[in-house]
Amino acid sequence: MTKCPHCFVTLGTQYAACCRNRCTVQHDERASLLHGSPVENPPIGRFSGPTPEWVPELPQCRECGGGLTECCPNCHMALPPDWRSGQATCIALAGARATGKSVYIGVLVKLLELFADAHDTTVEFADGASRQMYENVYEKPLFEARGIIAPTPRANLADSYQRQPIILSLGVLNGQRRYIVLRDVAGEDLENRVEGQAHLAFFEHASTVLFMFDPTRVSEVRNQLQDLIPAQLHEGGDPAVVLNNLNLLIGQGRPRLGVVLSKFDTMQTLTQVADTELSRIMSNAGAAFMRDPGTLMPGYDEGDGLLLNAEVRSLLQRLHANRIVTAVERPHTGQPFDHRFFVVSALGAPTRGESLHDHGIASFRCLDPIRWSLRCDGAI
Ligand SMILES: Nc1nc2c(ncn2[C@@H]2O[C@H](COP(=O)(O)OP(=O)(O)OP(=O)(O)O)[C@@H](O)[C@H]2O)c(=O)[nH]1
Ligand SMILES: [Zn+2]
Ligand SMILES: [Zn+2]
Repeated sequence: MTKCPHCFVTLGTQYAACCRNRCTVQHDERASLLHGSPVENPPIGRFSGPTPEWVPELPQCRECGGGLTECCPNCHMALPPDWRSGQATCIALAGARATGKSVYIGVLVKLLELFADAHDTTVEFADGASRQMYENVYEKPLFEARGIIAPTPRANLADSYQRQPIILSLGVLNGQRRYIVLRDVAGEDLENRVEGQAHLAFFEHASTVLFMFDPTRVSEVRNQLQDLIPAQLHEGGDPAVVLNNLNLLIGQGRPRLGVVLSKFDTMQTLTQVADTELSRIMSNAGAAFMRDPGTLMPGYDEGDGLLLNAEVRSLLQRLHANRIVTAVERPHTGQPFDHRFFVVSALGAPTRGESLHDHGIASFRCLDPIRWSLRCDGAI
């Protein structure tokens, strides 16, 4: 069974199709609710299939004679061709404003090409919309203009793009066609009230939620880094509020939860600070958080992952983020998450104003959370 790449709901034996040719469209209440902005669709036809993986041969449209397109029975968005025969790992980014979610996605798509190389496959956009959005929103600002990505607009604004997932095909891995789907979110939407926000319901159904935590929000870190890194333009809200909202959104869902200490280059810069407790912790050259197993390594190194997990957990506690650790390990629902702690640095260095560092992008451990996720789904 796989998931819808838009709403992340698991696709069962309920099927739906509609005509996307010349047929008349009308306001679609359910699609609009889940999408977060008005959606118009032609009438949706429903039927059931023998198994969730069955790929139906759709008849011609009775109205206009055009071909029908399979769509999701829950959110009514179109499914890419033969979607059900593959297996999708659906990853939702979460975190306060300016924790590095969008930059991480921008860099990740490039790294996935190297990852695919290491697994004797290639990575491709599964549809034109994913490619176009990646190019315009992420690739151009980061890799062409060599600048930062504008803050992600709130989902209820007309120009917000994150309602559209990035769907990537990874070819065949472990005998099965695999996809990775990435959904960005505006930190601002997660800092505000989330009750009744149906367009954020995909968190409940995700395969993995990656919760980004920005260490430069911790005043002790910020103070020690004052003379070492340029002042940063954007600032986010309280991570504990966001994690609480995330818990509300996840509800009874059981996604895996990756807690990611982002912008980790800033923590590594603490080694340059003279003799503070934090600089001593960060100067431990043998620590897993100081070395990267490398982009070209195939698979996921569970031993390294567990070591890193333990180190990051204690680092978070040292950064007075106990509330984060407890919320993940002992959530109020009483059902602990399948979780793991990670570090990533997408850029490898702080930005100066609106520009990237002169040395360009040197990412660190960005593929770890994705490898973990794919390993849990049996892909690698
Ligand atoms: N030092 C360092 N800074 C980073 C890194 N990644 C992002 N940043 C900084 O963090 C800022 C915010 O990053 P974004 O990716 O736009 O943040 P976001 O979480 O998507 O924010 P919203 O869209 O508001 O939710 C960037 O403009 C960079 O200045 C990194 O790897 N290292
Ligand atoms: Zn859907
Ligand atoms: Zn038609």
